[in-house]
Amino acid sequence: MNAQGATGHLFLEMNEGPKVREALADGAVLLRAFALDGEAGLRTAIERIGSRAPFRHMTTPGGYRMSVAMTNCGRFGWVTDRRGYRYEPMDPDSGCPWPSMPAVFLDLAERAAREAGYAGFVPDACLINRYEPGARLSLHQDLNEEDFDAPIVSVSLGLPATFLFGGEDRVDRARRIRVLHGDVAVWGGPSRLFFHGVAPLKDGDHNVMGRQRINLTLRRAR
Ligand code: MD3
Ligand code: FE
Repeated sequence: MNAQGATGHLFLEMNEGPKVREALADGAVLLRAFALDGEAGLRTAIERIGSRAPFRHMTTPGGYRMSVAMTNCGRFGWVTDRRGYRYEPMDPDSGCPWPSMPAVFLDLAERAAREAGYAGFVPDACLINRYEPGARLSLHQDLNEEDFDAPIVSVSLGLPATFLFGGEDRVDRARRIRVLHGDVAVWGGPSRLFFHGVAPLKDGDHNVMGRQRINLTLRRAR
């Protein structure tokens, strides 16, 4: 959490308090520290999900192992393997349905979406990404959902990360946005199909999450 730099200066990256909003783009809002109240409940829920549907490094259709470890909860889970990217009602590793969506996830997603102007958001899928130092997500669009009118709500926990946030074309210059423990981003409207990714995670030790970052993306898959 606090890092002692090479110069000996103390630098801190901490959230100041609840509910500071920043417009990221048309339709996209960053709610700083929005998930800080209740983050212990989120962590308990993530532990339960990880015990039933363990985090795993999936394979891309091109045959690469993803550096981000993933699991899911809700009626559908996002998966990738040699056959492609898609949502599945069952965990392919266990053959069982994904763990149910915790009420604390549903409630947080609905409140954040409402705050960003998307009232009535009811996610049916939550992809949970776990980043260890060095893990990254290259620039992509989220295209596997049926209804692009529904926003995506993203919740950051643990080590700080840098979102890469481009435009509607892959070549559009990406902005870098630092996200911290408890920050929530809502992507909808014109920004819903924008290219985005996550820069390689810098090493560190977060006071409650340790040497990792966890990102929840709450989605309407069907
Ligand atoms: C911008 N996850 O799982 S969430 C993903 O931090 C994913 O793990 C990242 O991208 C993470 O697909 C980034 C931020 C995000 C999510 C959806 C978006 C940014 C977006 C949809 C449109 C535009
Ligand atoms: Fe994405």
